Amino acid sequence: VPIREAQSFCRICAGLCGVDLKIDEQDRVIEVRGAKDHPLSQGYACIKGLQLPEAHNGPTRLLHPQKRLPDGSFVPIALEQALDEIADKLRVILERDGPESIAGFRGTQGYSTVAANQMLPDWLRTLGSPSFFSTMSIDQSAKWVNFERLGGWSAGRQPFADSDVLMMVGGNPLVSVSVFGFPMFDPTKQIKAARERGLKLIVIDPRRTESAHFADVFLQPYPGEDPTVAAGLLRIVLTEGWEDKTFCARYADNVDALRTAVLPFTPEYVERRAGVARHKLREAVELFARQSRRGTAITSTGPNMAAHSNLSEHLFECLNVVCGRFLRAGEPVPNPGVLQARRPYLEQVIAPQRSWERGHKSRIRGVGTLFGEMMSGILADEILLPGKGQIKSLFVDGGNPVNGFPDQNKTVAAFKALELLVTIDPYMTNTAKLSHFVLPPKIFFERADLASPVYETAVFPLPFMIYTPAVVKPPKDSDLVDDWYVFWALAKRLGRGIVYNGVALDMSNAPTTDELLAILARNSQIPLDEIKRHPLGKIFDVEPQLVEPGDPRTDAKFAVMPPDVAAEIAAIFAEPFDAGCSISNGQRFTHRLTSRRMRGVINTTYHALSESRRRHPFNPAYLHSDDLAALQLKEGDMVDIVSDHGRIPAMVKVDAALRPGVVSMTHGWGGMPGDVADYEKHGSSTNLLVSTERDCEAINAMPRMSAIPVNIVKASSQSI
Ligand SMILES: Nc1nc2c(c(=O)[nH]1)N[C@H]1C(S)=C(S)[C@@H](COP(=O)(O)OP(=O)(O)OC[C@H]3O[C@@H](n4cnc5c(=O)[nH]c(N)nc54)[C@H](O)[C@@H]3O)O[C@H]1N2
Ligand SMILES: Nc1nc2c(c(=O)[nH]1)N[C@H]1C(S)=C(S)[C@@H](COP(=O)(O)OP(=O)(O)OC[C@H]3O[C@@H](n4cnc5c(=O)[nH]c(N)nc54)[C@H](O)[C@@H]3O)O[C@H]1N2
Ligand code: SF4
Ligand SMILES: [Mo]
Repeated sequence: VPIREAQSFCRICAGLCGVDLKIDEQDRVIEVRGAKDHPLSQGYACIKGLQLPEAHNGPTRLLHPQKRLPDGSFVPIALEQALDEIADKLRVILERDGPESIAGFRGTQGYSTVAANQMLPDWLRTLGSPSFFSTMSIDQSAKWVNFERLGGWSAGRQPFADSDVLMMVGGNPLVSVSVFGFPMFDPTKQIKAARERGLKLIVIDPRRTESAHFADVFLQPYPGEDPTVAAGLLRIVLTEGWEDKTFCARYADNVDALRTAVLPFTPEYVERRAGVARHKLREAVELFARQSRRGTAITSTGPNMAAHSNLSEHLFECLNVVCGRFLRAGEPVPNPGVLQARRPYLEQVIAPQRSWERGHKSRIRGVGTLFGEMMSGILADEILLPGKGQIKSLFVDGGNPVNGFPDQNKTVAAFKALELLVTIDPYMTNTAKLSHFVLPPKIFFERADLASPVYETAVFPLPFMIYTPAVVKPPKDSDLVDDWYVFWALAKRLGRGIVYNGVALDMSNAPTTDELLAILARNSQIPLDEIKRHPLGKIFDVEPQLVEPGDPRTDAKFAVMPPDVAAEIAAIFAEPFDAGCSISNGQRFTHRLTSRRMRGVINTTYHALSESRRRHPFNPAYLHSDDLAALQLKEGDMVDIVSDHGRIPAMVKVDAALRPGVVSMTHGWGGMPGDVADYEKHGSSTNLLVSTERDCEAINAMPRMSAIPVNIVKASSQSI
């Protein structure tokens, strides 16, 4: 029986939906509803958010820290005792192997635990360790590479809100609610409203997605061919003279070299290679560059995970550059920020820095860092390769790399080799099972939080901000931790101070989460106390801001054709290709495997919640019915999916939205490799198909995690 109500927000994905809660006499959240009064989400919440009562109170939640015994079983241990034992081990490792042997990994749920999001890297800094990893480098770090190689734009791109056109490449916000450049709240309502006011939508995706149903032009290329499609689009713009010549002359370096580089990518070539009809390619680019004045090309995980992800990102952003789709002096800044300090937005290029060429270099292939992070594609190798700098201890916060990382077998082997693996997670995940200590944290409604100060302007199209207090107490008799406390408490035990977001913390008395949030908000444009007065957040009246003219002393330009990009374009053009057959590591493959999101789960998480389980008991392999017929398969048959790296079982299902030649399958599933396979209970891990050695991007070690060449082999004995 509910005895009180409260409001807060869901932090599972970038949607950050406002929620109304009902709480019972034991202080448990028993009902979650989308909050109608939330200024952005306006009552929307998805099936994941609605199941948060079960996530909080369900039987799979860990309520006490766990210590693994030599026989692999776990026993509960008191939190402070666990921290003492962890600190004792850390002291030995630090002394013997140096700071770089201690690493941290931030998973998706570490981003939305805002106080901890800052604490983990600050803790590694006080130890002197460069070994900080996050999901970004197995997600969309092509965007980081781009910023550092092509350059950025101080004032940002033209916003969705007043665009005439949007070209969306390999993202499906109607399911993921998380595509940069698309409003990340109630996506169906957003797209309908935008089309009503005249926005034209171009979608480029091998699957006619839920989002593509709203497209005015839909291109359905063969997966992994985005560089060819993008080059083909650029070629038409640059040979027809549809570029913004004034913008190009002032802000882009060497557009002629770009034009020359894309010349071979004729519409005929694009049609043969990527399977996009030449008239469709032209229709898309006419709509984007000729009939529309405002609006951008945006990319998401599809092209950012396929081979040549950095080149795809570069070329699609070049489309924005040559069409000048950036905010100019005098235009309003859509979101000047609420928590972030005010900064000028300029009509100016932020010059490319190629920062990965300087700074810490990995022992693995000399891979550098981006934005202070090492690349997750080489984490397992950094653990396995002996010698100075070898990682011996890993702290995982809000992630489940055993299921999220490429090359699952290697990840498991590496984690088993660690001297100390500590995972902060509310559930006994596969990563937790390999950990020496599992520290269960307080979860959403038990902890105070803000929307991320780091991502606020990327996620909110307006100066919106929200704070939530802890609205319920942790379960009775539990021994849970605030994620950030783990790092503060270990620093204290090791006799180190922590400089938190630039502020030295008192190391004798632990701060409160609210004190940490106040540090993060110390330069905010609206006082934190005022933000706290609005339980569902508010679009604040921050002082409006206009884009200012650029600094006349700089002549920074977008580097549209640096030598490494030119070389990669030439190499792609030189590749042999044959529709219906991919060669990988010398073997021939008939299909390409892409990833997709499922509404009821996020990555490896929430598979056990009742409604999610009912909807998605496992992860099927979706194929077009023509492919099933050609393979003499029927829906429900079991197959093996075979890549040049591994083999996984899957049940086939029909998806008429796919183009033939594509297998579409969600990542994040599967039991522990080597355990008895029980596909219908756990699904299987597409990451067994991915190599972290071949087909990786040079700069950011991003593996080929989409458009993976595969064969589909009938599993003769297992048909259901
Ligand atoms: N093949 C393939 N692999 C992929 C992808 C793909 O498309 N294809 N996608 C990639 C992408 S985009 C990403 S972002 C990564 C994701 O990789 P991960 O971040 O490693 O995976 P998640 O399942 O998001 O991990 C979230 C973890 O946080 C835990 N958790 C839930 N609530 C809390 C909390 O309040 N506090 C804490 N501390 N933990 C909590 C969950 O139980 C779960 O274990 O996977 C990548 N892997
Ligand atoms: N329900 C739910 N929501 C989520 C998540 C989840 O697991 N479940 N995960 C969250 C995370 S961590 C992230 S990063 C975001 C991701 O958000 P999105 O990027 O929107 O992820 P998807 O919905 O998988 O959409 C990717 C699209 O790319 C297409 N694609 C695959 N390969 C290629 C290719 O080679 N080229 C092109 N052009 N397209 C291709 C796929 O068909 C698919 O439609 O979603 C977040 N939101
Ligand atoms: S879309 Fe769903 S998972 Fe994402 S914040 Fe909203 S309710 Fe939570
Ligand atoms: Mo992600």
